[in-house]
Amino acid sequence: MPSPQPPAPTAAPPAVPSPGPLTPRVEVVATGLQAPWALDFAPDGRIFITERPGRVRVISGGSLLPEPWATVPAAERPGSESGLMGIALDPDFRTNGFVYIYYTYQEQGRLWNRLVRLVDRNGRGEVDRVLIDRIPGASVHDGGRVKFGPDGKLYLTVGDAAVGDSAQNPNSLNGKILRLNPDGTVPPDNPFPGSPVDALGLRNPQGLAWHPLTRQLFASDHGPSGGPPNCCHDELNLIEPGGNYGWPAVFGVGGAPRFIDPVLESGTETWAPSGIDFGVTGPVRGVLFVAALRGQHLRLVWLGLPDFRRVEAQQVLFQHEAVRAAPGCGCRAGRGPVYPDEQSGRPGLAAPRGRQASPAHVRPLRTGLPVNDAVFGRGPNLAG
Ligand SMILES: [Ca+2]
Repeated sequence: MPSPQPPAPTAAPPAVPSPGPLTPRVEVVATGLQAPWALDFAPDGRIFITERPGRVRVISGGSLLPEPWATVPAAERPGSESGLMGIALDPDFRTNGFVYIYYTYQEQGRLWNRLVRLVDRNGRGEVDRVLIDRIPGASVHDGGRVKFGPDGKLYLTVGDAAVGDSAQNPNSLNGKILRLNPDGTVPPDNPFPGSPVDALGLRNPQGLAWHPLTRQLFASDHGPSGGPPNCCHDELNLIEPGGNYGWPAVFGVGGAPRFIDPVLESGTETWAPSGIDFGVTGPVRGVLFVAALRGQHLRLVWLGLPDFRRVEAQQVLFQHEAVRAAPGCGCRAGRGPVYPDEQSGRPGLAAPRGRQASPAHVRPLRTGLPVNDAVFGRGPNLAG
């Protein structure tokens, strides 16, 4: 008598989709923005966007509201990188209305950066309090990404403001990733007691993202822009609390034991990686999106098992397509579509030669899957 067939083993669903080319569909959700830099999503459906000249704009009900939600005295000039940059909504925005922004301002001829908390009152932003002030700034290397981590802490990237040695100075906030309580105080479990510094040795970090499975923090960093051999080596780093990422002593994969090497670097290419984020569901779960400014593309990075520290595959989208290049991108796949921006307002650098920077468009890449995720059409080699 034949024994009954054992039930077919049910394979555990894969933690993340296998690498495979993705084909995006692109849709414009707003036009008429000027140098948009970062964005975040309110639970009521509004999208908050910074414009580097100093305006916080809101898309509501599918339309860009004509009046800014808030205006700040940002120091932004043609050819500079400074101005209004990062924005993050409080995880409890629904109840407290807090919005955090970071911008460069000028005072007595010098440039500084500050992190400010605004509050949403009757559809307008008012200053609640300044959380950090007088971080030395410059026309380049101001960092600028602001995001909440899965631990409920507020993270901020600060560039070296063109003074490389400050990145190794533990008493300077430049060249660092900072970790704060939402009221600006220093969490007691920070790696350096009493200090907001979470990681050091960074040049101009502008991207922060947490892996949806491991919750580990990844950060992009711009490599040096000098002539060979000191050019390029843009980095994607896995951030350990208290980690030292080498700048200015080491850039790219340097192999020095006292520094942490990147998990990915650009070698002699220039990507100029700014905003990064992870997809969280569907075919983009665990895929890291990297907005490349000078590289003018959106880079997709698949990180592999067992610990998602190893780069398995990469894909480049929109290479040199000026309309879809990603300068200034507040790349945000985790809670909404990815939004590559069109043009950064930096003619001669991010914009193609001879093309005048113009008001930018914001374009999500949609996939039709859950509303709150980046949605992509499936390429022919994508399993499942
Ligand atoms: Ca490094």
